[in-house]
Amino acid sequence: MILHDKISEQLPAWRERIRALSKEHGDVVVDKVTVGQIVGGMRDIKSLLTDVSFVDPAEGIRFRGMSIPEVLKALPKAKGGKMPYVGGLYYLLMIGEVPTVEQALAVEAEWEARAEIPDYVYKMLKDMPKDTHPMILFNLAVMSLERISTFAQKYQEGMKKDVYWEAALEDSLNLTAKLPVIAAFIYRYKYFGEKRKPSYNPKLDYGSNFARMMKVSDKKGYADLSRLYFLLHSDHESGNVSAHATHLVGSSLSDVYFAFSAGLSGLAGPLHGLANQECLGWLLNVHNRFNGVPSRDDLYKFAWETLESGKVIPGYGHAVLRVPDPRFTAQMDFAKKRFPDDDLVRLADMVFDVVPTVLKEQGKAKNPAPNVDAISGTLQHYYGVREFDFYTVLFGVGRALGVTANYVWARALGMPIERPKSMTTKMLEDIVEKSKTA
Ligand code: HAX
Repeated sequence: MILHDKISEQLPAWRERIRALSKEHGDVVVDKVTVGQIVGGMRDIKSLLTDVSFVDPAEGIRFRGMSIPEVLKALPKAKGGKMPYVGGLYYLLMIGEVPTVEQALAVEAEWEARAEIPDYVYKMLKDMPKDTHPMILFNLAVMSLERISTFAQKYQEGMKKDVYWEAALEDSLNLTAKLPVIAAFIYRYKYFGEKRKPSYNPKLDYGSNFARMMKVSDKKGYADLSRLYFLLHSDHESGNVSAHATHLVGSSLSDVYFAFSAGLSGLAGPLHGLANQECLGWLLNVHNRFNGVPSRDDLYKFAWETLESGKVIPGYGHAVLRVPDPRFTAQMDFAKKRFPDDDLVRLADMVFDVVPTVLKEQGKAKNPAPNVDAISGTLQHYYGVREFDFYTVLFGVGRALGVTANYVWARALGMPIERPKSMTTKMLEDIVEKSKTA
């Protein structure tokens, strides 16, 4: 299998680099830690290792060293579309090289062969109470698939450490193949009462299949949006909640189903993946209040009302980024090329003009610019996917691509169980006192 063979080729050199860093240079100091960082969510402490992606505060995400515009340009485009094959992105994340069309299609073929979902998963989803949040349904489906984990089974059989990654890759391909099918089923079942299993068409790629299974009206446009959406949401280095939760749980040698389930639980938080549903809600509130796109002045006042009521403006701000998120820009470009006159796109564009000024005037947010969530719901809304609480599920399908690539490499490089050290409040106070007399 193509990903297996390529990782095998690269592995000896990577293992040697990690060995040298750890054994020969293990004492070299990388960063210092302040009291503020310990109290403040470990912000900016350089303490995680990944080569899959890197977020530059002044530039945004780079996947394997490539910016989003570079990735969109370089990856092979899906047949009949303008966006890259998702299989090509997975190849890039896993292998660190731009694939040929054949290599991208080889990953797509792996997914197609693994997309079947056991019947009990559908039954379990249908047995859940109707008001269950779609993220719970999605997460339950992931957990329920754990019984097919190759990693768990081989671990029980005494698998050797140097081949953990092979089982991790097998599980990751199975999981990522099944996620769009599960997501589409949840969408059609929860909102339209459809009980039939979605079917994966072997002639179509991941993006087209998803659009088809979702049954949106403009399937061609939605297939391209899905490819873009999954690409943009795949990875954002290792420190964000969903990526870090997956990595942390995986470090205990839980298999990828357990690990990704933890990541999904983190993604469900309103300060992380749930922000996209809140963001579209905020835009629609503006739209309803003013019966359409408001004047700049009205929007300015509305944004201040939100802040004064003690709420955040969803879709704005970021823990690391200090510029407009290039994932926002890529989606805005997509919308402006295809449906520039859509009311919500015009509104999102005006918000981009007005909200940074308001946040700067308030003076709290370190980054007053938009993040990925400021526009993603608007695009879904255009294609008729208007069930807000489903949006985080879409994010989850994309995020699986990045976190599983990280999971496979973490096992391949023998990353140990994570165990940072904690301190008590008194200990920190003592350190502060001591620093005054030093
Ligand atoms: N609106 C109002 N206030 C904001 C703000 C916003 N959009 N963004 C930051 N602030 C405030 C913070 O609440 C914080 O206030 P307090 O000091 O009173 O606690 C202050 O500005 C400093 O925050 P920060 O250091 O700039 O930002 P953080 O690293 O603490 O938080 C967040 C980053 C993304 C969580 C934050 O900007 C936020 O809440 N944004 C709105 C929600 C959102 O868009 N989340 C999605 C983020 C992208 C993502 O992960 N998607 O999955």
